[in-house]
Amino acid sequence: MDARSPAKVVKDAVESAAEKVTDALTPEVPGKPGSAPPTVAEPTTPQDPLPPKPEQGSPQTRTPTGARTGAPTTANGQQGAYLTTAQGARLRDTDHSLKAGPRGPTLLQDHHLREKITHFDHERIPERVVHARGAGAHGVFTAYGAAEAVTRAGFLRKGRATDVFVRFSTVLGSRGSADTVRDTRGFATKFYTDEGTFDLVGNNMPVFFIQDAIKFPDIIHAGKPHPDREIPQAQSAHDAFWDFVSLHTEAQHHTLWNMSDRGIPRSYRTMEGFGVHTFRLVNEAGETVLAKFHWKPKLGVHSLVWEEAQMLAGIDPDFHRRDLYDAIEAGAFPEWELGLQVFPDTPEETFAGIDLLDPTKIVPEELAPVQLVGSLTLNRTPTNFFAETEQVAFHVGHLPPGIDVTNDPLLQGRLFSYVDTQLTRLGGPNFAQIPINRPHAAVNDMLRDGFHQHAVHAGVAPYRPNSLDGGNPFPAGDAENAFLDVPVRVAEAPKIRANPVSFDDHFSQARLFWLSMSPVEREHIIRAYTFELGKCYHQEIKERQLQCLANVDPVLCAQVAAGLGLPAPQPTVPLADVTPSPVLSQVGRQWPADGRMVGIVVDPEADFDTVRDVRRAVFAADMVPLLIAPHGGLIGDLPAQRSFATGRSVELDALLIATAPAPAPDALPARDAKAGAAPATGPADPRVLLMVEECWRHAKAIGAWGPGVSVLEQAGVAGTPGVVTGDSGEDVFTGVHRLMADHRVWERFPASVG
Ligand code: HDE
Repeated sequence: MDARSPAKVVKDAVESAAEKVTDALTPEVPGKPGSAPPTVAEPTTPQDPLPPKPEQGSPQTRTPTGARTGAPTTANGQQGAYLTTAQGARLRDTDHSLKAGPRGPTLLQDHHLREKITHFDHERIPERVVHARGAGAHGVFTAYGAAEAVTRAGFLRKGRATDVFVRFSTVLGSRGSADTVRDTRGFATKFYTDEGTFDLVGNNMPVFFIQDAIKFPDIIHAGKPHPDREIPQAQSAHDAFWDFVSLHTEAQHHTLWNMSDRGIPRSYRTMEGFGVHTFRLVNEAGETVLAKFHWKPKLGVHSLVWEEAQMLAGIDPDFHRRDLYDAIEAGAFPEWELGLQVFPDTPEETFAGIDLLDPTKIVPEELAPVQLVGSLTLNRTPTNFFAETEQVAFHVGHLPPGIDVTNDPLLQGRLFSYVDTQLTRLGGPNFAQIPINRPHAAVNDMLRDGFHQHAVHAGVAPYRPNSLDGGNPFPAGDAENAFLDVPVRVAEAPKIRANPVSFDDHFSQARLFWLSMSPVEREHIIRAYTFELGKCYHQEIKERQLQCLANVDPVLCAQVAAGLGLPAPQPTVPLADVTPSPVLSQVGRQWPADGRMVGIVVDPEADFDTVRDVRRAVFAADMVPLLIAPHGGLIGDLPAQRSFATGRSVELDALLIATAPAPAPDALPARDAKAGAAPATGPADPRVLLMVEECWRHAKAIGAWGPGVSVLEQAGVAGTPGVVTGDSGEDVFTGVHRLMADHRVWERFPASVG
């Protein structure tokens, strides 16, 4: 008889299974929580806090006034082995409140109870009014030197490496909303330059809904859930949004981008970024140019398809943040290049007839090429979401010498809004002293006191001029690299509430975007409008938006009208004669597939030598293999990351079938909640068939070898485009990998619009 206690038997059994799994886990699939595996029994021997996971980083340890402290970044985290109060007194018990006897009332004197509960009561801060849902990462920006001629900004000098923190976000949804909704994405970058922090607070679309900041509350109120029922969450498919944008027609260009595949990115890693506004750059000689900022992803621009996006919102609402963190953990560091479109700084502030102060307009890259000036690599995930991602505070007015603003009326209003919002969100004016926001440049600002003051300012004279503190701080000049407000001439003009006439063109660039799309992308746009407007209750709003579409393009309008069962109106303005910008299309080029997810369906009958080789080949291609098996735990001697019950096609970029798994015992229709799964009567498990069908429908590459080929035959997809079969697992994977360079098997989407 086993002399061990029942608990010990369970513990030993679990630990030996865990050891086996660990042995089989090289390389490891990312995503494990914690930096060390937990023990089965609760640890009782006091030990210091575990280090962060290897891929995690945190803000450099700087003082509130920007000095390097030299302390390790863990100095900002919890210290010591023992539980303490917030004042550091060690505690004996945190499980029971102090009571007058075991059955007695709780005593008011229990300062530990009150401290613990009070702090908990105040753990939440207001979420951002827009861009509430986001994910961030640390990284480094390295300059090529190509911008030296046009800006004196030191971080753009050749070879200069600058720490950065990037936060990606959706716009409309609350903090807990899904990542994959149709929306614009924020792409905000904090460069900790040694000349002061530079925030490039951009989006994944180059234009905006409105031309003047005073309309921002209007567009956001229209897009947010209706104020009475507070629905729908995180989406624009509702009457209020379309009511506003169809009346406020300058929104039509941005709306078209949202309805395009750009509104549902595959990943933050596959998004472009845009500063949107035109900025003014100034070089050493004091010469100026106008410029637009661009981020170009190394992996290309790729999107989900709408059904995938909708399914993911339920199956994995954290899809984009998980993808970002997992890619960094797996070493597939997300990369972008920073680019500039540069224009002469003329008094008209136009280029090729395009008003550079109008944020609803792009300058096509064919007219003004994007010049690459540096590269961004995200290589560390945050150690603590709240401290870093939630508390990071961006501001378009955080500018280093060499970068200045223009009179774009949208940008001008933003210069007010970003500090103002942090006062409420972060509880006072000292948010720049929160570790993630601390500059990496010396700060001597004469700003004093306020809630949560972390600096211990010396001296008695926080004013200028002074003699009591020896005159410190002193104003800097050109020689000391002071920020230059470029003395732009302001034309004599009446004080009015009006826009320049050039801002009145609301449709020509929407048409340019539409005409730049490939047929399959146009199909997607038509379906997106039809879906969104189809969700509106009011016919009047649909008709009004159709009128806007008629002014963009008759085919677009007619197709959406047909889907809505409404007549297509005639345009009310002449259709603009524009030259398409092919670079706006996502289709037709090839890109690396780094960091993509490849599902491998296995069962105990699979040839595990081949599965092991294919798994290794997927890792070697900088992608992540997920074994999908009839049950969890070990399959052969490999760990299954998903079972047929937990896996779903939308997590995957490609699917490999190594075997023909018979229906697993839990594949009974009654227990199988997945809508659409075929009854478990055929030779293969219905959930595997569903996975194949969905991958096929979403135009993903599919491969199978050996008995796996019969699953494709059963699903009716064998021999169709983008389906690779063969005898060798590795060869099949090579074929699938090649297909993934196109992102999707586009032939599977027949397009009826030219
Ligand atoms: Fe923002 N925006 N915005 N915005 N914005 C905010 O600042 C605002 C605009 C953008 O990850 C807020 O800290 C106004 C354009 C991003 O923390 C707020 C106007 C672009 C983020 C604010 C705009 C952006 C914000 C909310 C019209 C693309 C998230 C919380 C003039 C170029 C930053 C906060 C992060 C956040 C105001 C328009 C990008 C309220 C008034 C155009 C990426 O201050």
